[in-house]
Amino acid sequence: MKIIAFPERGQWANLLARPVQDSREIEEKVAPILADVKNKGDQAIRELAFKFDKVTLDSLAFPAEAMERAADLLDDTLKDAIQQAYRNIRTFHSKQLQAVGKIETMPGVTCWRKSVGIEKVGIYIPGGTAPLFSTVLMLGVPAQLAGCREVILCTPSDHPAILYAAKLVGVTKAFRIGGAQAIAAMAYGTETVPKVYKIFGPGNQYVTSAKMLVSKEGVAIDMPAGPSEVAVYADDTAVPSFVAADLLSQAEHGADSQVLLVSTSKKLLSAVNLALVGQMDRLPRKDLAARAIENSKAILVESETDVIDLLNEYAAEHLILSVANAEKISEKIINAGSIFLGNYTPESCGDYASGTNHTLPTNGHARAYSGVSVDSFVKKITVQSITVQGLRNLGPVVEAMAEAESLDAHRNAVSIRLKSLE
Ligand code: HSO
Ligand code: ZN
Repeated sequence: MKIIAFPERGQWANLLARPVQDSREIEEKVAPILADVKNKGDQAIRELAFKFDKVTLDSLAFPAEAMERAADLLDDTLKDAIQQAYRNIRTFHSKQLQAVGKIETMPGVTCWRKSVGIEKVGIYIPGGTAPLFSTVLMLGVPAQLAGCREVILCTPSDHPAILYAAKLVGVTKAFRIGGAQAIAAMAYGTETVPKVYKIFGPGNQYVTSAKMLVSKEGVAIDMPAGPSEVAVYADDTAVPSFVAADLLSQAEHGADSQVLLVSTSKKLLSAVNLALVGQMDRLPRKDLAARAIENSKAILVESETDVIDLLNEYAAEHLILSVANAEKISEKIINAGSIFLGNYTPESCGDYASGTNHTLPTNGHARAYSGVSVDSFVKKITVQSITVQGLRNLGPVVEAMAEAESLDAHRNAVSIRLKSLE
């Protein structure tokens, strides 16, 4: 990794900028795919699967036997691991369900908020070189806890672990559809794929572009997704080989993964660099990792204050604090998707099984967005109830305000009732 020593604050923005992608060209390719599925439904999906992936789809839905057989195709160690991850994610996310609290704002005026699961949601899981069944858990568990009635899964992969995880989280229907056409199918609905109200999940640029386009037509999406990223702050108490392993775990996701290492110790940066070379060579995905590492940066700064300011400016999806006083430092972090403390908390644990969600804001969106949680799968509906005495107390307030806004009908809705009580 290139070591950049003591950059001026004025250079930080440039140094930390994510590569900008021109999305127009992709959009021009994706828009006709969306239109095709909107107009021709299942037939378009079959034609597109053949055109792009040379796949002939007899049935778009995974047959019930495939779902049943998935468990037999996995070894017990993996099944046990998936079950343990499922339990941890469920335990962590279940605390996000809040009891309804009725609040009397003034005597006789009671307001509350109830959570309702979004009725129909869609989960997209990409195919490609890594079958992300962990993402099925990360999206399916909060959907299950939120009480979503219909949970649709679209994936071009028939990896048994994806289907096994889908069954565990109670996916209601799973379809073997990939790419932008899968997003279109869930956004518009087809003869066999139900239309959903919100779409979740990672994907390549085509999938992301499709999600952005359908979101303009009123279908909600989880968040704008970019390449995955990690920032590590390490001091001399960090173990260089651990830090190198963490950086590589992110880098192996893809050539466009973002990896950033920050320290006030030159010695540490050099030691990590050394460990990195040795470990990378042994990775099956070393080509991808090497390309990501090539574009990444190790930044040497003067003080802890500089590190914290820099990390807050970058707003990493994942932030690992491999420093002596990690928890204390974490209190000063205001922009990050998820934080990992100390030498023994690798990001991988959060990626798979500690309990937190791994669908997190990338591309600096951590400045304003949170990761996926049960909240992402519910809507909050407010309810209120006012007694006769409550209206006597509140009515004059509303009358005065409505009159000042020149909205007489509003005022009258109160006045007519108060008069009836005279
Ligand atoms: N680091 C990825 C999630 C993931 N890692 C899935 C392994 N499998 C984005 O947070
Ligand atoms: Zn990961």
